[in-house]
Amino acid sequence: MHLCCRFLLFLQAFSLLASQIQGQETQTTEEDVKIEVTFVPSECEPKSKKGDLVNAHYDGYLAHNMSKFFCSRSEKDGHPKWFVLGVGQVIKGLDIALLNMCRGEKRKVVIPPSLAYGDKGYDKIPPNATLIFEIELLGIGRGPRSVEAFQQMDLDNDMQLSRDEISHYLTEEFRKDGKKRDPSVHGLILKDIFEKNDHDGNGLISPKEYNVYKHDEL
Ligand SMILES: [Ca+2]
Ligand SMILES: [Ca+2]
Repeated sequence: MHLCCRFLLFLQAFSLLASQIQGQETQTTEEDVKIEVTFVPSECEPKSKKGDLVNAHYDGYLAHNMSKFFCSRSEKDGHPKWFVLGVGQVIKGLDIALLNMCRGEKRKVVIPPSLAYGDKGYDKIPPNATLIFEIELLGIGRGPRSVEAFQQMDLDNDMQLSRDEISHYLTEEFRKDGKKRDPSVHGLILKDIFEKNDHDGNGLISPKEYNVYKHDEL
């Protein structure tokens, strides 16, 4: 993936996700996503899980007339979509539909309106529309809130992220993406990260404050 996208995802994860994740886990729904696995590669490990950064192609259809409303292969120069799984970057139904999937696996899924665009609809999608997606998972990576990302930043392995450690990480990411930036940006981002994540104000970000996904043992 392009480095700037990865970096943006990282920042987005730092600033946005905590409340969304908690909100989602308390919600229940009576309707389910119907999943039909249409292709499984002979090697089907590892499987995708919440918090992974996934790369997928998917085509979306309106169930009532099978008209196509979205095609990742023809939009945005045909680049597959990157997103963090299970945290609300896509509709809830897709967050569910792409779980436990391996690279190369294909699925056809039926998503009820309650897990898609509900009674309001969106753009080409009318109110109360059931959606069908054909999905191909192309890649699974460690998400920005993974244990690995935390450990990568935690240079002295004390299970806390200090200002220096995050600053170092930002410097590395900036260097990798190679864009010219005003030097003040670095400080502003760092300030923002601590304001939004250092809830007890001790100048360190703990695994809990960082909100490492619950499935990962730390
Ligand atoms: Ca540390
Ligand atoms: Ca703290």
